[in-house]
Amino acid sequence: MANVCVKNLILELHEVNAVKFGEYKLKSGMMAPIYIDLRVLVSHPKLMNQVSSLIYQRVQEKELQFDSVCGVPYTALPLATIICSTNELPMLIRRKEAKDYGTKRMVEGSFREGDTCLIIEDTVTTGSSILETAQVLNKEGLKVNDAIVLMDREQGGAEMLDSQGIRLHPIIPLSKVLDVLQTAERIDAQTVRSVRKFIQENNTFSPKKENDNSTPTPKKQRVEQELRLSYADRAKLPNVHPVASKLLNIMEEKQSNLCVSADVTSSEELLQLADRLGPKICMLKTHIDILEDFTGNFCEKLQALAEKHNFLIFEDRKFADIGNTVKHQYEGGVYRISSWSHIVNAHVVPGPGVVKGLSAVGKPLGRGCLLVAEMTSQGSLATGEYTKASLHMAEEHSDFVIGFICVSKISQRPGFIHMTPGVQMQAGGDLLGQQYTTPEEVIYNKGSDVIIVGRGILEAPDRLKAAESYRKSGWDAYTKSLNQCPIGANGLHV
Ligand code: 5BU
Repeated sequence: MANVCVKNLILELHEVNAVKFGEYKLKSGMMAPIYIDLRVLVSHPKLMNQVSSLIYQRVQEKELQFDSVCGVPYTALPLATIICSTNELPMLIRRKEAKDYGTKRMVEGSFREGDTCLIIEDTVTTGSSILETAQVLNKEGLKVNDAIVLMDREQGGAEMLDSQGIRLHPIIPLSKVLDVLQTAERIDAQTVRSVRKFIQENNTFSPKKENDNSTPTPKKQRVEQELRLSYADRAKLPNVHPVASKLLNIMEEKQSNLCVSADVTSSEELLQLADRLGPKICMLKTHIDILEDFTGNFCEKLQALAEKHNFLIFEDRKFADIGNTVKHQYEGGVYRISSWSHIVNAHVVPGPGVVKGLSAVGKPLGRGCLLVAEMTSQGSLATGEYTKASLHMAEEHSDFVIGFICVSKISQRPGFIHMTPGVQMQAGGDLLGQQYTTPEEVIYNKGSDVIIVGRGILEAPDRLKAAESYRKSGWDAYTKSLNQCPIGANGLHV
């Protein structure tokens, strides 16, 4: 195929309305000033050939190695077909129908376990469609190292995929589209400004400079347009920590993202609480050192209840000392926390030594750790650079760290779990600086995964009823965020 001029292609894509400017209502209700829909390509064979040719040029330039090619259904499917047919490359088809595993294969075509597959996509925003396809291919034993995309909305998809070990090779960044169309006087400066602003404000990562290896800055704003994979899908990701995976599966199975903070001072009361609320929760959080009557066999009883009701135990110990000390605090003393608590947490203030010390004890036992990236108390110093440092530390120790205690989602890595305390049905606070947010705000708007509720349930006249209402509220917020169609997923739905 002949070499394709990117500039002319952009102008032609604009002509056939594959790229449109105006006011477009997203499913979320948000208005967007740009709409990209490459589904129209199938009606323009010359353009189909040009795009396919451009994609193959990039494959050659990058000298990509692969055994077969798979287009993300549906828009990229005909593109992959043309590329594979023209260049005589083996192709695979990923089935889109879900939950048909028993009767139908999810990937059609011939391949061997361990083969490498190149993914082709038309547009990328969050990267979720590519990741989803990669997951299906992974499940069949195929490896995915690279993905090529025609249009990149530059909203964080490349970084997200990178965190999952997939290199994204974009051909036309959105900024190039804007430049070409503005130079050709197809759009004015005001339009360019408003699209740039929209893209910037709806970016899941801060733009990364070249040679900048620092952790991308997370945005603290509504995350409905970001990647929202289901808990079940996240549990299946290849590099998810087993404890995170277990928790995600429990959440899906019990339809609960509720963690009860069992802040009571009597062992008997705590055990009763665990038994009664067990069916409603994915996790029970303890402060073991506030029990007035702690004895060794309390932990055995609690573990039995965790088994019975299928929840995890999280001791909210907030370790914050040098590695050597936290090792003893975690393993020994009266409480022997590592022997019964699936999850603990740590402040990052001592530096990475705290995680290394805890990991030396917890990793061999298959435990997981959350880092306190933010706190819910008024005037908390865990903000800005501190929060970023915790993100970095988690990434460096993802063989033990499973996520964060935070106010809102801070990492795009789908394997990390975000857990948020300070939750009540009504926003507000207590007299000692605690600040409360609602389940809907925490899960839907702030993008967190788990709500941690203490007094909202403990002080209710009927704790079981209250737990059910928090469970329902947290779960409804989660399902609502899943049903939100992210812009750009499968080619920008509006
Ligand atoms: P509450 O009764 O829902 O306010 O209890 C919240 C629990 O979460 C309580 O055990 C706190 O120690 C814990 N917590 C918190 O509230 N805020 C934080 O930033 C962290 C933990 Br870290």
